[in-house]
Amino acid sequence: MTTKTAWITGATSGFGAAAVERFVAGGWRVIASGRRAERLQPLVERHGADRVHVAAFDMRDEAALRAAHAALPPAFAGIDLLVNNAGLALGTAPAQQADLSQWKQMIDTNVTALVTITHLLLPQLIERRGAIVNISSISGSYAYRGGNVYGASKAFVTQFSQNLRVDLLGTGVRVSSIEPGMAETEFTLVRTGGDQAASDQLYAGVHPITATDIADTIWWIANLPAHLNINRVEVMPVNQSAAGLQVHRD
Ligand code: NDP
Ligand code: 8X3
Repeated sequence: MTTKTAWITGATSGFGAAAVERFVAGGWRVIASGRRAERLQPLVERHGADRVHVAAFDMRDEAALRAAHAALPPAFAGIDLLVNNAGLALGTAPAQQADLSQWKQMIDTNVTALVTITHLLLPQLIERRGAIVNISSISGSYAYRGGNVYGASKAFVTQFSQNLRVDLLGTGVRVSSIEPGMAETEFTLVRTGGDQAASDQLYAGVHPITATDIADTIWWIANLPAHLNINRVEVMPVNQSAAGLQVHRD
């Protein structure tokens, strides 16, 4: 069987790091990217340079993305799967108290960088009849207080996935949107600026989704027969459900 290659963004932590392990264990080659080089390099030491190629750069830096792409070793240059996972939420404040620079960072990362790498890799994904798995979120479907730009950025990811499906019909390229609910990764640490107590409190007693759960979901989607496309998957912990509407009374 030919060895396939996946580019997994946001591979230094959480879903992305777990996905790297899942795909390498399954015999794929993996390009693992993220900003924290010190977390990427051990992947090469652990799995070998023939299995994992790492690229440390900020996804918001288009020139750095293009340079990383141009520098791929020949064995990693044919990409069969793009896992658009790098992303973040910043802040939990309501819109009227939110920090505009945090909003812009979320849009630059979750939306602009995601479409940039997708646009860059589309020609070869079409050539190889490959696949794109976008990591969206339930926050793109269900509004909650403080979700403002984060949720809106994920609504974009979900809809972009469906719109890509339409444009790519006939190319054989598969596109999926995975929409997880509460998952314990570094997500809440990042969102709260490093507040471990807030993160622990959020997940306490919930039995949240694990990074491995989502890595397994990506793996399942990527390895389905070539005639099947999973359009959207919404995943929640059993102990989470969508909230009801609320009213304010004067
Ligand atoms: P983590 O914080 O554990 O991982 C986020 C990853 O994104 C890190 O590897 C980080 O790498 C990378 N990343 C963030 N910004 C950049 C950037 N500018 N350039 C390159 N890489 C970047 O969180 P999760 O694993 O939970 O998050 C992964 C995805 O899943 C995100 O898109 C998130 O929105 C989504 N998601 C998370 C849920 C949750 O509850 N945890 C639920 C639903 C969706 P580095 O910092 O090294 O650059
Ligand atoms: C993360 C899920 O519900 O914390 O995307 O926004 S949620």
